[in-house]
Amino acid sequence: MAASPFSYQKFVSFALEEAQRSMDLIPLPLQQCNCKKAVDGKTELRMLSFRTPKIRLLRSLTIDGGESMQVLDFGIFPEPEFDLPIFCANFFTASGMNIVVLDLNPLHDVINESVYREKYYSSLMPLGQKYAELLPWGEKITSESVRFFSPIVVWSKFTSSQCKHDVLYAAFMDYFKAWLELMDKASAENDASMITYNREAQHKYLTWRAEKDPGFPLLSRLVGESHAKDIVRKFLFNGVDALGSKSFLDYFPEYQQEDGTINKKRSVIGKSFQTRPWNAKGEFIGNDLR
Ligand code: BLA
Repeated sequence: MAASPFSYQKFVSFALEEAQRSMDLIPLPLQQCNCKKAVDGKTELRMLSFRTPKIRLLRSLTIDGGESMQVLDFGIFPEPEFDLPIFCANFFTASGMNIVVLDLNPLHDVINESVYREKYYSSLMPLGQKYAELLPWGEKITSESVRFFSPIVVWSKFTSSQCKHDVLYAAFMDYFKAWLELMDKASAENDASMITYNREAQHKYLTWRAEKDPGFPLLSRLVGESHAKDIVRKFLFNGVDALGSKSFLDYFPEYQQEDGTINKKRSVIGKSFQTRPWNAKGEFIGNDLR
């Protein structure tokens, strides 16, 4: 029997089973169908979405292009009553190369707000340190992305091997369990101004990701531009049109071009950060982000 090709399906199965041990996942009818064939007639996209009382949206997209390409985009967005981090697993595998972001993306600023950073990341630093060694820092990354990352982010690029994929699976399971534990402990905020603060932070995050997702060109090639836009705005980053009314340029005015349109570049600052810009305590040791 031929070895089955590598797939991210088992990551999704793990996450859903693990989540279901402690809560009821209520399916969300966001996607017209769970499974969609790309225009090449071969590549398959699978989408699932759920909510719970604490989770506004848990969604998963896997793209199965057989040997040539495998993608996982798994995200969890809490209700605005919680200042919990956003679970973020974005794994892109093609032609034996892997581009990996795994993080509990901070809802609020962890570079300047040490109280928020310590609340969620102090206890997770050993976990982050472990995988920082096993999955070394990827190539230079843009300042814009670093602003959305936490001190425990796994940002890595590597060539495929069974060993690396096993490590990535272990990292995914550990980060997922860590996020579930934070969620279990979290209690809802009652203060309306704090809820608004959380909601706006999540909306800013969604606005960024919906506009600048590095996967968008590929998604457009797979399903056409109009479907790709729907997947991004209505599924992956659902809430971008509902949680707030500010526009991309309201949040990120530095992307405004002279004619008023949005600069298509992913970064206006450029790439920096050759090495991990956080120390073992989770303090930011990169230079100024601007
Ligand atoms: C590349 N994806 C990347 C890169 C990052 C991310 C950092 C490297 C290029 C860069 O620096 O921009 C991911 N960036 C993130 C994440 C955040 C961020 C998660 O700022 C969160 C704040 N990736 C996907 C999906 C696809 C995909 C669904 O998640 C495909 C459908 C593809 N990612 C993809 C591809 C590249 C990439 C093709 C390489 C091409 C490129 O860099 O343009």
